Amino acid sequence: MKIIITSDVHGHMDRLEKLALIHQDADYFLDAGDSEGNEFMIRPFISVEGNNDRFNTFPKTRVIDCGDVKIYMTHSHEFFTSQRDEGLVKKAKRLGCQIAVYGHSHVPEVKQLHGVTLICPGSLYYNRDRSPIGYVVLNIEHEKISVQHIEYK
Ligand SMILES: [Mn+2]
Repeated sequence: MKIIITSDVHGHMDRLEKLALIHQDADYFLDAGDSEGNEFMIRPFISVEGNNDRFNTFPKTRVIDCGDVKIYMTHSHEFFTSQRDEGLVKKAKRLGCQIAVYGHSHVPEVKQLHGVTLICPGSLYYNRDRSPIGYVVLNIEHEKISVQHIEYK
């Protein structure tokens, strides 16, 4: 299963469109919030509500069922930054998820914490650590997962 993950697009819908074209073989297109669009503008991506999503068409969290693996998605602005990772792990476990996808930080990251894989694709607008903007390609084969950060060009 191939899953494309973006976050913090902040109005650059053309970039989502381009990713959907490049990765037509993907099974899911997930956006972790702050697209500043609505569900129609970002299709085929599905999103969660970020702190800048005024249109309010998105749920605060989603659980994506990928068979052997479940993904918990949230923008994560509801967590204090210092407690974010622990909070994501706790919520992911409560929801039976092995992966937590989040945004808001504008810093690409992937890490393991207490058996949960935390994934932030960074922003498709700008990254606060000055790394190039990009997205994640997540591959899931049964319980094996691989995460690639890819620069958007
Ligand atoms: Mn945000």
